Amino acid sequence: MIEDWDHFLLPYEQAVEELKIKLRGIRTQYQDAGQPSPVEFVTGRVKPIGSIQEKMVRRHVAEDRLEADMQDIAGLRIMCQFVDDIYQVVDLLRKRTDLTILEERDYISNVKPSGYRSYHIVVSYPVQMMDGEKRILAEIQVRTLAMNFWATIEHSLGYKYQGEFPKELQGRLERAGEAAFRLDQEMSAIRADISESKGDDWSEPADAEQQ
Ligand code: 0O2
Repeated sequence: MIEDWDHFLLPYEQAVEELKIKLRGIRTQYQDAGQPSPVEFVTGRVKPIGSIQEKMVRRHVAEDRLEADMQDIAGLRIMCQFVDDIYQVVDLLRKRTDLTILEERDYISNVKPSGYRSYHIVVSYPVQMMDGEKRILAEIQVRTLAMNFWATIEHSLGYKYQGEFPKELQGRLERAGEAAFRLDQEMSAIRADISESKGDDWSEPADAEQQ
């Protein structure tokens, strides 16, 4: 029995706080370099005790397997403007030496039956505790603002039905997820058109000067 949950969760709190600062640093660096940041904003949380206990029952996770088997006690979310940014962030994470990627789940190419889209990365992250280093599992979810909009609302609506929506509502949520993804695609297309026309604009003054 975990008797002191606060003590058990302490390294997870530490990991979430450290990772929030580090991942927000990506945005700061891009801004400093005057380049568009693939990271829009970052959030993080330690799973509430009640949710951990509920998931232990649902996924048959014994208490002594919690640290090894529950991957999202420490959770980070990275929100991006564009779908391409997600893959850029994933590449940046793959290059980092301060965490080890254990698993990747692409729920963008493989949309969940619920209509959920995001890119999940499970990492092992070392925190320094008073009795030495402890490696913590953390789940980093990378998604666009539109994917986050859908997931946030679907999650809060799900409370009423414990996530098991009636068929008709399920269909509507799936279609809403498709609509959010079409919005993502249109925004990317608009961005591409703008950068193309910007290219034309740049060439005009140069040509004009030559004449
Ligand atoms: P919270 O409140 O976000 O912490 P499982 O947890 O059993 O569903 P698994 O395999 O452990 O699945 O992990 P998975 O599917 O990679 O990620 C689980 C987390 O992804 C969820 O955590 C959600 O954050 C998010 N997620 C997955 N599917 C959905 C979905 O259909 N709708 C929404 N809104 N979010 C989803 P938790 O623990 O459910 O909740």
